[in-house]
Amino acid sequence: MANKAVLEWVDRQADLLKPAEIVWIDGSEEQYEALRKQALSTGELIALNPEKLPGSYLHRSALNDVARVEDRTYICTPDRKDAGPTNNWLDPDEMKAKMDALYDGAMTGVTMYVIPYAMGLPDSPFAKIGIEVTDSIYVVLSMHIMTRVGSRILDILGDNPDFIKGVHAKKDLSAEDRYIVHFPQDNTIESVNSGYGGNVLLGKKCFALRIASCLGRDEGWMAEHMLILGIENPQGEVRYLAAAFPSACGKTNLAMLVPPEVYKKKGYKVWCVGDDIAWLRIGDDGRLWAVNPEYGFFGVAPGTNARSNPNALGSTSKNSIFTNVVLNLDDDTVWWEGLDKNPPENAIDWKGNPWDGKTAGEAGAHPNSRFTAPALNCPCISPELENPRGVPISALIFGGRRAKTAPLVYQSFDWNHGVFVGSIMASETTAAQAGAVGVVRRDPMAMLPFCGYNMGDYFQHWLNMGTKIKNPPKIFNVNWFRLDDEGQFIWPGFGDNLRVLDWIMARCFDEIGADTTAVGFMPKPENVNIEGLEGVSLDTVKGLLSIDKALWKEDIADIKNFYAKFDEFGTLPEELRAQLAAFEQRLG
Ligand code: OXD
Ligand code: MN
Repeated sequence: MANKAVLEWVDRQADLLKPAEIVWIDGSEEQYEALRKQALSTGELIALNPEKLPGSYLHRSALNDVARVEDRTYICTPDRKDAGPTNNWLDPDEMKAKMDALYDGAMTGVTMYVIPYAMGLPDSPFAKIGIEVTDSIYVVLSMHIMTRVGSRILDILGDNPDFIKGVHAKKDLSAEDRYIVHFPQDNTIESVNSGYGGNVLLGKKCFALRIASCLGRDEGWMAEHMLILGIENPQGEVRYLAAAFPSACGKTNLAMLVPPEVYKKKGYKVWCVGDDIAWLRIGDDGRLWAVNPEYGFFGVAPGTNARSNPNALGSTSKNSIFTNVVLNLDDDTVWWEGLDKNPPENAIDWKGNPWDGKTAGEAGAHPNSRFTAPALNCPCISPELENPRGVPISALIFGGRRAKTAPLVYQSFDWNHGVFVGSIMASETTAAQAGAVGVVRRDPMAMLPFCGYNMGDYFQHWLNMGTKIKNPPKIFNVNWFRLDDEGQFIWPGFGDNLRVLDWIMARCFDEIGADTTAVGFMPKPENVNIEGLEGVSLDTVKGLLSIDKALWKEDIADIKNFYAKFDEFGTLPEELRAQLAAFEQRLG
C-alpha cells in the first residue's frame, strides 16, 4: 500500500486514537474467520446453528444504543447556511476540537481496524471509495456484508488522494457523548460512542446519503434514500423504478415483493436491485440510471416473515448478522415478534435476559432489531446489481405512512410538480429513529435525516436535474397505510402493492389513461387490478382514491409551517412556493 494520502491519514488517526495495534482489512476469508473467532471469544458475537443458519451470528448492542440518533447527528459546514434548517450544525473547528477530545486515546489497549471499501462496483466510474477506521469487529464484519471491502479496493484507488474518510470509535458507548458528525468540505465522517449499525457502518447513511448527496449536488447527480426494483412483465421486458419511503415503512418488503398469484400466473417477476439507497445519474440516452451502491441489506427484523417478506428471510438464511433479536436456546436460532406464532420458550431476549415467549409480558426482540445480510443471498436479487451501468428508471415513487390524507396512489403532473410532491412528503415516525413513535413529521423525499446540505438547495438541485434529464422518469406518490374507522389497514399491502406498481408502469409507458384531480393524475378506480383480491371491492378502491379536501387543507397549513423553516436562509425555491399556491388554488 503506497497511497501517501491514505497512509498519512491513517497515521494521524492512530496518533490521536492511540490503538495498541493497527490491522488492515484485506478482504480475505482467513482474516474474517480469525476476527469471528475473536468476537466469539469475547461475546461480541454469538454463533448460531451451523446447519439452520450457516455462517450467521447474533450480536447485542448496548441497551441505550439501538437506533440512529438524529439529535446527535451533525452537518458541520463553515457556513451554517449550507447545513440548512433541518440539520444540526456546529462550526467545523469547534466540532473538530470536541471530537478530537473524545477521540484522544479512545482506542488505548485495543485494535484499530482499517477498512478500505467501495460504494458501488469498485471498478465502475460511479464508484466512490471510502476508508473507515474502527475499534469494532462487529463493524468490520458488517461492512464486509454491506459493502465491497478489501485490499483490491486500495489497488483500485492507486495513489488517488480522493477517498471518503470515516472514523468510528465505540469508546465507552456513553449516550451523552455520542456524536455522528459530517464534514462535507473534507469528505470526512466521525462517529463516537455508538455501536448501532446506522451510526457506525459509515458507508451507509453517513457516506452513501449525507456525504454523497453533497457530491451529487456538486457533480450533477443524485444520492437518494430509495429502493430500486425491476418488474418483469410476461413479455420478458423488465421496467425499473426507484422509491423513497421514510425508515421502517416497508422499503425492504417492497424491494423484494412477491407478486400475487394472479400476476405470477401471468408470468410477472420482481427483481430487487436495492432496498435502501439509489445513486442516480443521467445516462447517454438522456434517461435517469440508478445503481445501488451497497452490497447487503440492513433490514428491520420484527414483522419480517414468510408472508410479509420471504425473500428477506431467504437473504438471512446464511452468512448474516442479527442484532438485538431473540436467541432460541433449544436450537441456536433467532426469533422476533411477527416471525411466526411460535415464540421460543427457552430463550434469551435482546437485552440478554432469560425469556419465555409463552409467558413474557415484554417483546423479546427490540422493535428496531436488525439483520445484515448479503444482497447476493436474496432469492430475487437482480443480476443488474453487478452491472456498473445500473438500470434505467421509468418511475420515481414517494411514499409515507399516512392514516388518512394521502390516497393509495397519484401521479404528479410533471417533474416540477413531482419535486413539490416529494418536498411535502410526511410520515408517522417509527422505531427506526430514537424518539416518539406515531407522530406525523414532514420528511421530504424521505431524506430529512439524510440530506447532507441545506434542504432548500437540495430541492433546487432536484429542480435543476429536471432541466437536464431529457427523458425524465414520471413521479408518483403512494400510501399503503390508510386506515379505516376501526384503525385497520384498508389496503392489503405487501405483494399486492404490485397492483399499484402495475398501474404506475402502465402510466410510464403511456398504456393507460387517468383522471385529473387537484392532487394529480389518479387511476380510474376500475384500472386498479383487484382480480383475486379478497375483501377489496371497487368501492374499497374508490375509498382509497378519495381526496378529503378538508384534510388536505389542514396539511397545507403544516406544509407552510415546514416551508417557513427555510425563510431564515432564503433557500426555498420560488418554484415550490408557486407549486404550493397552485395546489391551494386547485383545492378551492
Ligand atoms: C435504515 C433507516 O436503517 O432508514 O435504513 O433507518
Ligand atoms: Mn433507510
